[in-house]
Amino acid sequence: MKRLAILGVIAGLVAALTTGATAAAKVQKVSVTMTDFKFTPKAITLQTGVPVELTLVNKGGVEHEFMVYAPPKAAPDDWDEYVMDNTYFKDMGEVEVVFRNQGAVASTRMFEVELEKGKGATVLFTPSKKGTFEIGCHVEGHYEAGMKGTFVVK
Ligand SMILES: [Cu+2]
Repeated sequence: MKRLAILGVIAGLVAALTTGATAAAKVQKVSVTMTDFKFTPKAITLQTGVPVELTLVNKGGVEHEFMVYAPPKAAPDDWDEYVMDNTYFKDMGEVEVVFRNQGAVASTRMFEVELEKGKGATVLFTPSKKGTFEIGCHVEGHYEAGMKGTFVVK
């Protein structure tokens, strides 16, 4: 009886490890660091249909924003309004933002992640649209200072 129980536990452990390994292989993990005033790396490339764990860390001295949107033909008068209408996350279903030590928010209307200095968050979503998009921080003056990047989905 005792031996059977141990075998059962071992079988359970193997099953759990196998499941974990399979799940890990199917997630795209990307990290982006925000500083004053740039994103590193400047370009990220993702695949459609595979869940993404995008970790953002603000290592700068001020607040920064992470936005992804269709590149505008000319700088809009109101960036927030433009990004709300043209965010990559539009019509993508639920996007979850897990703030480091501050809980999580899930929304179907996510268009930006704001992080105070020293804060971090992980954005969970599954890309459904292909194309080349722009990453930008639109805290006043940051984008103009070079805080932008490229978000490519294949
Ligand atoms: Cu910024």
